[in-house]
Amino acid sequence: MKQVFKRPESLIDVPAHFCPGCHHGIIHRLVAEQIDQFGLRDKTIGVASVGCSVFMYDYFDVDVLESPHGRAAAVATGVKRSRPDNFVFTYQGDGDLAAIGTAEIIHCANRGENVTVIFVNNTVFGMTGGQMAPTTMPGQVTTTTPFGREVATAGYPIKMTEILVHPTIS
Ligand SMILES: Cc1ncc(C[n+]2csc(CCOP(=O)(O)OP(=O)(O)O)c2C)c(N)n1
Repeated sequence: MKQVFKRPESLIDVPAHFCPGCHHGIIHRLVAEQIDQFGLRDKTIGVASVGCSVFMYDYFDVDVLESPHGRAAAVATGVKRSRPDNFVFTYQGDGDLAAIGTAEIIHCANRGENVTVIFVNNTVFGMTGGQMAPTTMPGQVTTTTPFGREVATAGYPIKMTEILVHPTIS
């Protein structure tokens, strides 16, 4: 029989433990397919973060370091500079990248580091119970904004990717 669907080689053959409806499994698959397609599995080093995103180390069949609380972009910088021939990527949620790790990601982008960042923006802090994140949309109900995010008191969502495209005036 012709096989039309299979697990990417860069993913470990384990059942997913994420909550029903979670997006991480889909994103793992998309990233793993690219690692396979470019033949990068043997030279890939992942840098995990904090939150549900961290569990990428249980799923990707590549070397992974753990760098919690927003420091992944800084650690990835060191890994890539010391091992320039490796493909180095971080995998970070919005609580990790856009809150605790704001400084690290902006300086990493500003230096133009040759690393890849997978930014998984689900607009809430997932693992800790669905609290408001910097990227929560105006009016969005979260466990800490039961009446919706109020722009007057919480500001607008931070446009992380847009900021990272042009972190400085040039
Ligand atoms: C009181 C408290 N502050 C900070 C943390 C650290 N922390 C662990 S998971 C998490 C949320 C991460 O959210 P996000 O990056 O959006 O990842 P997701 O879980 O949505 O994938 C934080 C802040 C914690 N566990 N408890």
